[in-house]
Amino acid sequence: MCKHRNGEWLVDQLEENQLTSYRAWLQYQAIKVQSYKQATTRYLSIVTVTKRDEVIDRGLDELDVALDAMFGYQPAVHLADHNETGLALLCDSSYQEEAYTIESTEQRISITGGSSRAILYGIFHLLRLIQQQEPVSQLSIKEKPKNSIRMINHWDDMDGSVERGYAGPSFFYKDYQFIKDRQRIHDYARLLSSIGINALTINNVNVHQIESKLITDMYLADVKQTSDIFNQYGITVYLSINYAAPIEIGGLDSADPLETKVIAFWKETVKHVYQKVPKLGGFLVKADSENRPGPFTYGRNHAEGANMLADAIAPYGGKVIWRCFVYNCKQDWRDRRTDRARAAYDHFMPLDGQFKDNVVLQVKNGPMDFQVREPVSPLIGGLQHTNQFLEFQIAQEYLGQQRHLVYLIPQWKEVLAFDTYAKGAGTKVQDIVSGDVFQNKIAGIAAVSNVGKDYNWTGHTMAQLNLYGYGRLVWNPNLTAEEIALEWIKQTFGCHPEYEKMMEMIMPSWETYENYTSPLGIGWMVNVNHHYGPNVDGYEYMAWGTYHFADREGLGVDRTIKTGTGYTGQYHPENRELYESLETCPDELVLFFHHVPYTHKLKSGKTVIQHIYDSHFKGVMQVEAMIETWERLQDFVDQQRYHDVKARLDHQLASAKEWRDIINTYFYRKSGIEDQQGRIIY
Ligand code: GCV
Repeated sequence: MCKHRNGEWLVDQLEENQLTSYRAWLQYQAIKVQSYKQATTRYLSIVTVTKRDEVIDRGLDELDVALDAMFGYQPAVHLADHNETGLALLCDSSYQEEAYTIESTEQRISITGGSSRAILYGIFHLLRLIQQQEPVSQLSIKEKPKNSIRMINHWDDMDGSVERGYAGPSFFYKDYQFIKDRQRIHDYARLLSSIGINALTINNVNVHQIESKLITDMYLADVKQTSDIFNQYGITVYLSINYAAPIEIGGLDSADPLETKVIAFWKETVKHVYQKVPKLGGFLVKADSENRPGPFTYGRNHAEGANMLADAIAPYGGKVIWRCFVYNCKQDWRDRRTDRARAAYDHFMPLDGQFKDNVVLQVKNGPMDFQVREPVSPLIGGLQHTNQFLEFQIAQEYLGQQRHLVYLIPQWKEVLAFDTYAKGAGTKVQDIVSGDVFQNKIAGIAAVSNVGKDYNWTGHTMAQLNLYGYGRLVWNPNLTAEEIALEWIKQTFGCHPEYEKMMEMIMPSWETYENYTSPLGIGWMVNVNHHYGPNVDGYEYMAWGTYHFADREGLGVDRTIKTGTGYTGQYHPENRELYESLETCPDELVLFFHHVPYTHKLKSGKTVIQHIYDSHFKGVMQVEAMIETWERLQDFVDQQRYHDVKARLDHQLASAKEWRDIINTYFYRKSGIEDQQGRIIY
């Protein structure tokens, strides 16, 4: 039995001013508008609940804390089947498991859900409305998630570091142990549950030596304890595993998926894991990718590799999530026929239909690697007989590393709305990954986490919005980017109209970042390894398959069927033709698909080189405008968050200038073509 109220933020290491940041969007600021207070609290003095369990109890905790903070009281809770007044929490088995409704009558608000988790979501929904001071007297809300699995992947290592982490160390691990104080985990689970996340991997997909032992007795008790915490908030925990575990921890000389002893190792191991952690969701696997082991070593394909694990885990209802980020990372830069963009499709399309029912392939949104602009991976819409997840990256690895304000939802919305033509016009990505188009047994979206031990979770206060927005978007991809940002602003900062000025900074921020970084879909141009800051040729002569091919005439990668790598051929005919032809290829992706001269005229009417100059000058001005907007908010935002954001914006401006000057100068020197506006280029 929990003694403390779970809804309370108990982190005692934080100072009061940091706690505001830590509370993120669950601020529950006191509501002083009397009319709203009266109209709302009349429903909320008594809570009737038809059953109690640990998940419902977390919802009751939340109501306690939220109502206390917003209105100054805690509601009375009754266990009863029926009540005509107050707030009623009802379970209805005719509802889908995660579906809920919220209905108001004159006397009562009822939250009815298909499970305890659905009721918890309903409670968070109601509190979200109240935080935004929305009227609650005429609610008639029906909700069910579009995606049945809404997952976050942590890239935390047990030494306490986070791969591509930009918000401090891990809050799961330190010095190869689980961190004993679990309060932070509770608080995190609350945040995730409030936005509908229901699945989580807690360790990096690059599973090193120590982390390979997470499936052994060395750590299973800690995994169980962690899983128990998340389960209370309706979240299922998964582990990333090392494909070579039979060798690393089993003492075998092989990890060949077809070898009897390897099969036996996994069967035994999985049995033991489920004895210790019965509610584990399953395994996430990065195999044959970036030097990680996999079935290729033994001449086996990925279906053989994944299915062997799937058989071992099936008796326990477990899933195997298998990543498609498989490419040759030891490419010769001189070889222009090998195209990294082709790799995922080339590896996995031939296997479509060969994976077991409890395997799901996880596909990054683009064919390269979370760049500021990429086309949608042709595997989405290609695979028709295989369970699949889409993978996004909330961590801003290539998008300013949470030092730059970049709102990611507009980018993800474009991905989700993309028409693959897989089953004719209108076969959108969002309907494929939800499982609707191909009736997949397992479906959903996963994303790489952007949180760490920093007092505000995400380093940049504004990066909280990307985590919030991810959850909201994968629950309902039809929400607009504006709606999501606005509800986040109101909950995170308050309902004063002045805060809405932040929309001017947030909404164009993806375009802004694109403007001052790599142009027209070419991507990269970053420093090697850490991936921060401009370095046009950083990866140009390396083995990673990420090239721009700039010379004195032009730049871009020819991925056409006719003269290039043939990548365009991986799309259905409508998109194939769209991208294949320079005439129809959208400007923003022109350098992804074509190698063109600097003088090539875009549909915008500008030449490529003039576009590069103009967008880079514009990007810097847009950051200056962001700073002006933020400075106007100084009197409205608490000092901690004001200064955090201000310092980062100042840095962003300096970084944007660096990008502008390096990119412009590089291409000016390569092309020798003057800027039509005669601005300073070095
Ligand atoms: C976890 C990119 C990142 C790597 C990451 C990899 C992946 O290459 O830079 O840090 O590894 O993607 O998604 O597996």
